[in-house]
Amino acid sequence: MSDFRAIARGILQDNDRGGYTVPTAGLYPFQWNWDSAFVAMAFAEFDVPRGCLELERLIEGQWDDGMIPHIVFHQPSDSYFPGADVWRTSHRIPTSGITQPPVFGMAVKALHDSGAPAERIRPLFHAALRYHRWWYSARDPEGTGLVALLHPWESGSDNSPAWDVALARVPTTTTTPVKRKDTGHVDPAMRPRDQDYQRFIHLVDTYAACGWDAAEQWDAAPFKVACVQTTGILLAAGEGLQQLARALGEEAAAAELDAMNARSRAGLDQAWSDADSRFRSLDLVSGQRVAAPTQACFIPLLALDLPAARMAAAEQEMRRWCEGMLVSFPTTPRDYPGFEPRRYWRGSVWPIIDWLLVQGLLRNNATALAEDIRHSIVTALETAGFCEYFDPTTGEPCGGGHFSWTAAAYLHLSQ
Ligand code: 9WN
Repeated sequence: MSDFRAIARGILQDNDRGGYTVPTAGLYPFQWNWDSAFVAMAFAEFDVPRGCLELERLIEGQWDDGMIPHIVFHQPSDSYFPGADVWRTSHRIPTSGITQPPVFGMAVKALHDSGAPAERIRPLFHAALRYHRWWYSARDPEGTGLVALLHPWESGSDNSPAWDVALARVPTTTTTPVKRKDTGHVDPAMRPRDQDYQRFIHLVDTYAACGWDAAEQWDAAPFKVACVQTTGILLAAGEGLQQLARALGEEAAAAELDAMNARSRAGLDQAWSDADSRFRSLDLVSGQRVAAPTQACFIPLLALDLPAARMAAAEQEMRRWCEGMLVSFPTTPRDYPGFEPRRYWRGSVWPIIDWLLVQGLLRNNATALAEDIRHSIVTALETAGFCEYFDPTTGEPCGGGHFSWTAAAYLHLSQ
């Protein structure tokens, strides 16, 4: 094993808190939904039982309606804001009240493919099925084919330029005092702005006042964006779950997943823009397509076989974003006015996003670009370490260090 792979495994070990992995000590001291799914996919490649356990610990937080929360607060810690007291949810174990990109189903399928036994996979499969049902019923009640986010944190790309227009409509007033902890852990210039946090917490207050009831939140939400990244991930996970259903002899579930997947495929097909050579999310409050160019616009490649003309256009556009960058893939192109290469999700490079993009490009036979991105991020990690994300213009390591999903991405992409 190379030294770097040993370091990556060591990070996963250090961040283990008893069967689940915190993203990084201090900054993120709890279990996060999509972080754990990526970690479980890495474990699928060398420690299948531990990978199963990661997901089993996550679904201790699954709600009765199927939602898997974005944070499970297994143990108290006061190094993070907003903590369990701010969320005011009523699950058996304290959790947040919103979700995150549904990589979960992809991880269950990966563990199955790596030989996890049916007695561990079946309960995880059913948790994933209930989660997908929740997404379609709670977050696409009108059947458009794209699932919607009610909070930017649900995208996992918190302060992405994709949310600028929709988030600007959200008031900055809060009933909960905003006492940030993140800026005590990392340089504030790398974090979302105070105004973003005011709005993030305004949304938490709004949904807590709905008693976290999904239908009430849908009606009350001042932020509601039908997202191509989330839908692309949901469909990729749904395809894997559908195959898994067949392997497990769950024929009714397979048919149900087939129907859900078809709905997402149709929604994504309509979200393609010939003029922009990318997919575009839909702001459900204004009825406008999201104009800001971000990595989200290419994540659907994960789950679709694009027609040749669309794929050629997407590949050309992705290559354009990479031009002149030291590290790929920037989550916003440099010529966009909202580009800030060090400020969290406003243009920086995230190893797990590269993981998804590489997978999508390979699916669509864009092997050369996939290899360029893979090589670029592996080199950056070997040069600068296992940080949270990178400045694409300089290769500077940014955000938290000793980061779990970065280690997971390295283990996957460096093989
Ligand atoms: C809010 C843990 C999480 C990731 C997200 C990333 C960041 C949290 C925060 O950290 O979000 O969920 O407090 O900034 O944006 O993608 O899951 O690593």
